[in-house]
Amino acid sequence: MIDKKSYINKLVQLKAPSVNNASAYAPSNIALCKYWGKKNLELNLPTTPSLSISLRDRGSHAKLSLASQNLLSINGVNALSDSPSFKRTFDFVNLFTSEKLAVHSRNTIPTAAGLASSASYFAALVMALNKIFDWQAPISTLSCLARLGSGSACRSLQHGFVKWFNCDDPWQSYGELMDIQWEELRIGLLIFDAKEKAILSRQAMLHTQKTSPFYQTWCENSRSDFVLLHKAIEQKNFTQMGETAEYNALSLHAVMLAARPAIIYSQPTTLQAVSKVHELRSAGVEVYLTQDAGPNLKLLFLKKDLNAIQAAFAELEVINPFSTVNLIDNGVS
Ligand code: 2P0
Repeated sequence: MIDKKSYINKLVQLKAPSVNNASAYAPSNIALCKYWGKKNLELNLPTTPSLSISLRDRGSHAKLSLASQNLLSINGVNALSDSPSFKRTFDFVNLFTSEKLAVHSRNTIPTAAGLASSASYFAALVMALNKIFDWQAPISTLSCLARLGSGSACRSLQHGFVKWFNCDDPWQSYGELMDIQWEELRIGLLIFDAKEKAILSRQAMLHTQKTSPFYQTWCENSRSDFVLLHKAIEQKNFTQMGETAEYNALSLHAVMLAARPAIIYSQPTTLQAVSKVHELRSAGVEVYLTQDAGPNLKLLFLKKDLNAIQAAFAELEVINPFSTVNLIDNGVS
């Protein structure tokens, strides 16, 4: 298997910048079928296929400018040059150029709280690199490049349902948009804790893969979940989609609980909210949940149930992933 640099060289023609600055926006995404484990660490190939929904205006803006020294600011605050985010950004950027760059990023979603901010960040970064270096690369290529920064970033270059299916061929392992519009679908964010998580997904997934005795079983189930979800989305079968997404997430957290030592992202508020979702469902309100590498929950429901769900969860932030309202895509304000 080739290394990152040779891989990149085959995907884009590396050259001097063609403009002094460039900006891009990428939406965050929530996986309905999760990516959790790597088949190839160097090229970030996943063990199982995953499928996500993008969060429209919740994501990351990235602005790049040529500079005399590397600089990273996140939401207006400069990152220290020995911080993990600085190192991760410039380890990535340096794969493409020896130019010094100032990277200004702004997230419209909490950073590192299991809300996929690294996915939208690396996707926006790659789109901005594409502009500043004038690669003119297609989305599939940019998705492969974003994957090297963070696996789930390859699903953050487009709005809508995105599948990351190919786990074996590095040239085909990118996020593909499904041709589905689902105007009635809503995503609810239940943010209990927007602090940085204690254990980053990257470490957590490798630890789960290495130590949880149930990991292989989860992978087998997850491959079936992917097929079920794909079909449910194509048929707009909300019940099938919600049940499968919830099962996929909760079974993943069970697998993490069995790792040694255990990884537990849930907090008491998380479990209270899970119970509330189940109570609502018993009372006939069709709502499902999913949970990522953090204590926060994301709810899946249809527009017709919005009032009932908002009555139960006053703090809910509601996203319409297929809204036709225009997005402002450029720049960091
Ligand atoms: C996902 N997550 O599919 C899953 C579900 C979190 C829980 O992808 O090591 O930050 O950078 O490839 O993409 C988070 O993992 O991991 C993630 P790396 P990433 O959205």
